[in-house]
Amino acid sequence: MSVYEELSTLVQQGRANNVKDIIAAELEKGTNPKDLLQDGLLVGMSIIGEKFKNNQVYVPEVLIAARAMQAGIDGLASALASENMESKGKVVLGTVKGDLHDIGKNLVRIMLESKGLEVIDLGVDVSAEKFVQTAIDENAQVIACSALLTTTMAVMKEVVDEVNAKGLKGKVKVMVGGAPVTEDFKNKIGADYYTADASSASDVALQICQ
Ligand code: B1M
Repeated sequence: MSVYEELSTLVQQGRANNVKDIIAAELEKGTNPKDLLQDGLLVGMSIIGEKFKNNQVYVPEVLIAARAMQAGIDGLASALASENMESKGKVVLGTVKGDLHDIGKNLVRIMLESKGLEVIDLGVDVSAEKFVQTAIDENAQVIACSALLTTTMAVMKEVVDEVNAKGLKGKVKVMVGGAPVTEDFKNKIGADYYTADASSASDVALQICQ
């Protein structure tokens, strides 16, 4: 079994401590952190997601798998982040109101920070008003919204509306992402950018801030 298969299996089994130990050992050996993420942790989480959809596992199993995944991401964070500490811009990030999924959002944060961007992470269940007020207070160039539920995607439109209502259209860019979000949806709600993954999100945010 390769180390990637092993990580995938351990995520599915929710064995956070083992995930943490393997990540530390692999980083020590010089294994590429992005490969550990893409080919190990994310594969395991995606298998759990499929099983969840097919009622083969339930919320408790998904939660412990999510904790193991998060332990892996925490272990990878400093390896994924660059050493460049000078802030290249400011991003307000969060998972939208009604939505508690934060693993993808946390990945986005790591990638944004790895590009030298300052991130104000509002966590989960964030209202449109909170996103926009924080962007005003912090003088941020970007609001980055994550949603994992088809029922919470609509809050992204509220964020766009709030940005417009405060006269910030064009000044603060709204980026959207998360599994159910698409380019088409972004166009429908009038957001500025959609990206499919955390890495592309950080590329786009950096372009906006430069
Ligand atoms: Co939830 N859940 N969940 N869940 N859960 C999904 C999303 C679901 C697709 C599962 C399924 O049915 N197959 C389904 C949504 C269906 C839908 O709306 N169409 C679902 C459901 C229904 C629910 C509940 C309603 C279940 C229930 O209670 N009956 C409930 C809702 C709670 C709530 O939010 N109010 C719920 C709860 C949970 C847990 C708490 C158990 C747990 C979350 C733990 C946590 O986040 N701390 C959980 C999990 C783990 C999942 C799955 C299995 C995995 C999500 C994940 O973390 N993926 C998920 C199934 C799946 O996605 N396969 C599922 C890994 C993560 C790295 O990917 O977040 O997609 P993701 O991020 C990606 C990209 O999307 C992108 O970058 C990342 C990759 O680089 N990205 C962005 C994300 N945000 C971005 C922002 C950007 C750009 C890119 O720009 C700003």
